[in-house]
This record gives sequence, structure tokens and C-alpha cells, in this order.
Amino acid sequence: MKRTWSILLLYLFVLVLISGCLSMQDNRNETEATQYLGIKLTPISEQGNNAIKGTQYIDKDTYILKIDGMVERPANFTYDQITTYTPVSKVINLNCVEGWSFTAKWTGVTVKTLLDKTGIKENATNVIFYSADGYSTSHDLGYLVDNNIMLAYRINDMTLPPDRGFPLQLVAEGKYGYKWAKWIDHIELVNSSYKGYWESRGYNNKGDFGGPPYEQ
Ligand SMILES: Nc1nc2c(c(=O)[nH]1)N[C@H]1C(S)=C(S)[C@@H](COP(=O)(O)O)O[C@H]1N2
Ligand SMILES: [Mo]
Repeated sequence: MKRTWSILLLYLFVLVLISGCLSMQDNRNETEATQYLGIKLTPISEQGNNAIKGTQYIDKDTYILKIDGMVERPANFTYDQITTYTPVSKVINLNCVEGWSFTAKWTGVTVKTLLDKTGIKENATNVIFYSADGYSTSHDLGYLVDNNIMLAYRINDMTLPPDRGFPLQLVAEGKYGYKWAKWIDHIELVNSSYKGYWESRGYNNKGDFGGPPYEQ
């Protein structure tokens, strides 16, 4: 009797282990790109992760990206919907204010593509990105649209791994790393400026790379 129980428990344990591995290793059949258009990429294994609350693990099947605020038609997007839209790819450096950086090929959907679906109310000026770990940051609407800023779901041709921000990281080209929110699950359009996690702790709200890192 005791033996039957322990075998059953062992069986359950192995089952949980296998299902956990399967749902986390979505990118196990993909091959990481080492270069793109002649530009050498930093391997994912050499990219750090200093997030405020560590890695977030988000379930692809229940994930929803909510877009609301000053839009014509607030909407919820699933992971599969987001990855169906025309993708864009580009090599862009992520530069943290602390002095480190890495080079990656990013692939995703532009913010504009999603906002074309929701429509934008006339008075909207700023966009807030909220993340699953409680992090947030914001950008001028014009910066995002004019520069075709993307929400990446792939890095170096791999599905964004959990520690890189799965399912979505904002690729805020030309801005310091703290403007590149990871694990984004909510985007809100507003008509006033907003200070995110690091910005409300003294970091410059524009966050232009090469510009002043602190609010003056
Ligand atoms: N959700 C979330 N996004 C985040 C952060 C974070 O702590 N949480 N850190 C930011 C900072 S300071 C940087 S430099 C970049 C890249 O940091 P990483 O090494 O944690 O990926 O992610 C940004 N996006
Ligand atoms: Mo950073």
C-alpha cells in the first residue's frame, strides 16, 4: 500500500516536472542568430538581468496585453494575435545607465500597428507601459509613432526568454535601458507626463541615450 502511494507520488512529480519544462522551453527548436546584416550580436547567455524583482514567468496561453486610456476602442490582445501582425526586425543596442550594454537583433510589432487597431483619441500625448513585476515607464506618443518603436517578442531569432522579458519588451531605440520595459501587460494612453519606476526615483524622464541620466 505504502509502495503504491510512493510510486503514484513519484509519477505525479515527474509529470509536473515534464509539463513545467515543456511550457518554459518554447524556443527549444530555434537557433540563435550570431550576426545580422554583418553586425555581430551579443549572445543571449551574455546579456544580464537586473530587473527590480527578478525574472517574471508569464503563461503564453493566458497572457493578455490590455491597451486602454485615450484610445477609441480599448482592446485586449492575445500572444497569438500580436505575433500575427506584420513583423519588423532591427539590430539595436540596449544601453543601461550603469554603463553596460549589449547588441541584439529584435523582432516584433510596432506600437503604431497596435494603436492603428485601437485608434488614438485626439488629445493623447503620452504612453505608459506597465509590466508584470510592477515596473512602469512612459514615452511621448510622437516618439513611438515617428520612430516605428517596436514591442519585441523575439531576440536574436529566438522567442524572448523569460529573463529577457517574455512575452514583450519595448525596444526604446535611442533611450537608456530603463525606458525599455520588459514583461509588458498593459499600455495606457494619457494626456499628461508620467514618471515610471526609475523616473520617480530621480532618473531623467526623457531618458535619451547620451543625455542627462538624472532629472535636473
Ligand atoms: N519590467 C521591468 N522592465 C525593465 C526593468 C525592470 O526591472 N523591470 N529594468 C530596466 C532596466 S534598468 C534595463 S537596463 C533594461 C535591461 O535590463 P535587464 O538586464 O534587466 O534586461 O530593462 C529595463 N526594463
Ligand atoms: Mo538599467
